[in-house]
Amino acid sequence: MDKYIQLNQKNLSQIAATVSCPTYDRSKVSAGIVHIGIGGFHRAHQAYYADELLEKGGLPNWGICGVALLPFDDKIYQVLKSQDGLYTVMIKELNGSLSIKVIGSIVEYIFAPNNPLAVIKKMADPETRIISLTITEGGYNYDEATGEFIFENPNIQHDLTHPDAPKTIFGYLAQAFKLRKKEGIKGCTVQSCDNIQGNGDIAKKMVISYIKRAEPDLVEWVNFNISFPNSMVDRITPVTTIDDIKLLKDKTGIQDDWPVVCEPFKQWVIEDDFISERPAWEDVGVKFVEDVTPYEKMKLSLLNAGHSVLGVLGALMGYNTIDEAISNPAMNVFLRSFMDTEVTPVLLGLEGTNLRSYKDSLIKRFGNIYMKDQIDRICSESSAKIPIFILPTIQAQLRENGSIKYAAFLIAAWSIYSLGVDEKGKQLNINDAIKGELNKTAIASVNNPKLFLEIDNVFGNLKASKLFVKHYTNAYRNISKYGVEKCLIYINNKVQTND
Ligand code: CS2
Repeated sequence: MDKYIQLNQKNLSQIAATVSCPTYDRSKVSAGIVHIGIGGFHRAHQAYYADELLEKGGLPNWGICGVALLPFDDKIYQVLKSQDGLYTVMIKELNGSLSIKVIGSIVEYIFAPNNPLAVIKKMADPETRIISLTITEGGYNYDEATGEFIFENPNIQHDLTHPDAPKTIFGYLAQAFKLRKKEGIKGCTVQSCDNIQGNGDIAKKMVISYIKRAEPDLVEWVNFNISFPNSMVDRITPVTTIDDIKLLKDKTGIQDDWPVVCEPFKQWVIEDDFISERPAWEDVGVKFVEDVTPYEKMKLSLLNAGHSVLGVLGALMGYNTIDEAISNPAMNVFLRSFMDTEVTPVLLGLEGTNLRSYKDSLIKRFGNIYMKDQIDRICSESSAKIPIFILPTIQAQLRENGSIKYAAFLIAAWSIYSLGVDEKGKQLNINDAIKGELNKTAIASVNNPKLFLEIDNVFGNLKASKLFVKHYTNAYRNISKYGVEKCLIYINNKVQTND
């Protein structure tokens, strides 16, 4: 007999003897939220908050229906289905202890590629008052150079010609809104939970652009009936490994085929712009504000950008995890100087927030040795992340004639990283939607580093700044000649003469 207990509803009372489990009656919970993208982050963040709220006696009509949108999401769909939507969150505390909790807020799940109509109907259901998204930075389908929707995307072309069987979120939303309008069902809120500055505004702009082309008669209805609040979301959620699944089994006897691993810290700041009802998130620590912009900027340009610094430089140096990278003293000093010298001066509107302690806490969070947050995860899709996490800081500093040398160093390192080999000669595992273009341009840039900046849909018009190009080219030459670590020590000691 198997000595492990499979996680599912039937076994929940037995499992509750060992770990914290939902005490609310899940059979009474219905889905008021349809969520697209049931990956680790959603399950560590929004679904976790939803579980806490249900646990606190919140209304039972705020459960979640998880939609697996892409063909490769089949695995998470199968796991959730076989576990009745239940999964375990393993919180890796800074002192090495593990807090384990079974989450019960996901009560329905749909695999969209096999059942697109079910998704459209669910999104249009009067009980669905929120459609939330974690579709990644690249999922918003806009061109960095122009800020416009990319109609040439083959999946968008597919959705325009196959409205009943969409592949992208845009096709789904258009059809769901059309159905709502036709049946006289009132509007709902589309809530982006992705790391993008003005994530609600961008979601709105892209959805409207698509609808203007796909269903022009619907534009006005959407403008009046759908709201798109901006939000800042935060919880570091590494990719779950086989070792995590085994650790859970060994510690608790629970067989969970896809638990979530995350840090103890979590934060959610939202603009209170819900056209229909919303859960009382404030009862579980969510902060509602008039304008989320300063919080988003702070998080994206300190936490996410900090991750990119540790990720790209760390990858070149041969590190595998974020905590390893930040344990290098030169890296630690460089990161803090980047935050203090280049990011902090361009963060405005954060009166009342102690930025120094926020930065201190980030350094501690990055240094959590139990998380083993993979550098590969951080560097994945850098072509969508760098424009959001790093470029706004560079642009703001250029406007103010401020320092850009740390950020320019990072971009130079990313160009070298895109060659695909670390400083020890090991192949890098690069995952990026434009991996081929990055690699080709990186190779062409070896003798003319500036060429890399000509990837316009990543860098916009950055190449037009002579000052940036100068810092970037110097950094490129220095990294190529001396390696990252020596350069970091050099910069940290402020003895760079070619500045
Ligand atoms: C990371 C984020 O993807 C990344 O590059 O910076 O996933 C980060 O861990 C989360 O935004 C933390 O809230």
